[in-house]
Amino acid sequence: AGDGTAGTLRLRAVESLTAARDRTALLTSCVDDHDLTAQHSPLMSPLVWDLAHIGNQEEQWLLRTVAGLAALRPEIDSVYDAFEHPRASRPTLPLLPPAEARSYASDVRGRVLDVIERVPLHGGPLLDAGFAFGMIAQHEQQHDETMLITHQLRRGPTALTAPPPPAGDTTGLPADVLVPAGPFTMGTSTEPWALDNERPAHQRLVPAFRIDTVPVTNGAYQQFIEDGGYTDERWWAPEGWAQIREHGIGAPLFWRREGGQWLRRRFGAVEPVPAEEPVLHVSWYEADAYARWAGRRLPTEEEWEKAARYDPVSGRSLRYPWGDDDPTPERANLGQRHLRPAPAGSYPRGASPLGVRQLIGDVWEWTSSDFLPYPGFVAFPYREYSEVFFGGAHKVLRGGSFGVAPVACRGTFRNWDLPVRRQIFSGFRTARTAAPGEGDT
Ligand code: AVJ
Ligand code: FE
Repeated sequence: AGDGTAGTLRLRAVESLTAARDRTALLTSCVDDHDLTAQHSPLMSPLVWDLAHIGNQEEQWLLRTVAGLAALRPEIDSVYDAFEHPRASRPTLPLLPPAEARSYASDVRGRVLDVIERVPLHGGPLLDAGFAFGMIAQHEQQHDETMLITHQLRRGPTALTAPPPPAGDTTGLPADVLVPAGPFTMGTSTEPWALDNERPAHQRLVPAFRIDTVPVTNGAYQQFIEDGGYTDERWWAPEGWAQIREHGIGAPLFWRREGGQWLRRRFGAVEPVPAEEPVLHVSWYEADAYARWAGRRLPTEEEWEKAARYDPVSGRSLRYPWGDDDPTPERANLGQRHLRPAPAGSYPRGASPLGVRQLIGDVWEWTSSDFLPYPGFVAFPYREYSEVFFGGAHKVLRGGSFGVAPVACRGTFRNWDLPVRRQIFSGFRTARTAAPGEGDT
């Protein structure tokens, strides 16, 4: 968490921005200029758009708004405005070519490093605790995850490598964990770099429920497929049934059946689907249908956060399942350190006080909840980060994937997407309401 002195905050800002840029460089230097400017899927931007958009957001917030400097290249703002141009149309824009995009982003960064040394880190919500720098480090890391998704969609040989994640073992683990009824504190008013939608902290009264100890695995999901899950309308929300009918969907994205076995494409390689790994690349509709088939349901967002943060001993909500300390490689699979989720039962040191595993890292977890503001929400510092997405079209995902950086991951962090989306690193776990008397306090 840091001691909050100006020197510590400046160092943390520099380190967070540097880590993000190192990752951006990795994701944009392992493919050639053709691959950087190509559109690998209409769902995604060309990688070179993300690269210059990262620099442009950094320029707008840190050089213009925080430091009061004039625009370096005002004519490009509109090209990199995500709201003006949907992803599918971005290849037709007058994009900076790769070399120019790189030098623009690094020019901005050079000036930002000077700004960090001279602006006060107090005096308003944008400056306090270096929030603006933390927000921009998170923004870059979020686009790095987006670019990792583009790499997954890209055809051709693997461009990225990483060691495998640690082994996992579910032997002796209970299938689910009881979370007792009672109030808990959801959201935060104290986490310095928490984004607007995570605020403010507020009490929620949550009835007792049971939640899976680990995310749903490929092996379990295959049973749903083999049981005819994709051809039985009973399990599906009407819009989900329409989607799988229209597009002929019968398995998670990137899976294919060959010679009686399920294979999946992963970053350019093909491998048998690993049974013990959390299922990945499923839509909210697929997660919802699986849960119904299993006689369960998706957890609500508040159930997920209580399972992840509630400490029954102190009654307090922790920053992370394991406590208040920042993530480490022993606690969670984050930051593209590995290019896949770890098998279920991994990361015992990342368990929550109640014993729930792998809540942080591995796979984003769909919840049943719509993306809505918390009571007392105030848009900050711009309405287009969260507020324009409230309203019920988007479902909340929690916990972060192997492709999420620690700086952009907390017990309070909220992600969202449309329920049809499956190119994201999404999985889920299931829950059920506890029976009467089964967990009242
Ligand atoms: C919070 C991941 C949904 O990528 O669309 C990036 C993050 N906002 N630039 C996204 C974001 C503006 C956002 N998500
Ligand atoms: Fe962005």
